[in-house]
Amino acid sequence: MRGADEALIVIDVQNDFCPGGALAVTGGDEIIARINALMAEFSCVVLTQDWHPANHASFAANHPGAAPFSLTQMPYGPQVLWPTHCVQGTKGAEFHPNLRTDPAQLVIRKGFRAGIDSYSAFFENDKTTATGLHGYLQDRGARKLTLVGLATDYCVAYSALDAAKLGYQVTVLEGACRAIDLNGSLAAAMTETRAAGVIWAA
Ligand code: VGL
Ligand code: ZN
Repeated sequence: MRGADEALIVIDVQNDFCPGGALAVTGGDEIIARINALMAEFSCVVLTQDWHPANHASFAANHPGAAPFSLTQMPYGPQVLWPTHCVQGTKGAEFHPNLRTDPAQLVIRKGFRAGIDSYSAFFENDKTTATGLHGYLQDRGARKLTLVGLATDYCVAYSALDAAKLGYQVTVLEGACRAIDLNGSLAAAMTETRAAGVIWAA
């Protein structure tokens, strides 16, 4: 068992990010067995769930003429336009059926405001709107975070970066993550998070 100040954060292991899903990450389902086993090591386990309304501004389908994976400008900065995914209440937004959810004490949903995307589990993409996770982790006494899940270069990396900025000791278990890798996004994410003090382990 890990220390009482350690927490496991499982990012977005949902059907739409797994093979067959709307925004499938290659090998996304391969990490589930390891994540299930890891949960038993931590007294604090949090799951995150990408949870968008159908009219979400990050969906290419809501921008007439825009192609999926193209870039647009939002009031808060550049934003990738994604295929419609993780719509609230749909099968695609559910956790993968093989993921154990019973060991988690908190499920935090993000990306539920139509106008703002949220990659990070801590702050939405405007970098100011908080999800509430930091307050929860503080109340639980967590200081060291282990991050796993999908996708390495988006929600996992953005969460790791914010966690490091908030003062947590952060480790990403790369082997328990899978990446989208859009235009060098994986290398960029690893460089940026390492510079912020995030440790990448196997
Ligand atoms: C994610 C793109 C859009 C992720 C979520 O979980 O990494 N990526 N929404
Ligand atoms: Zn999303």
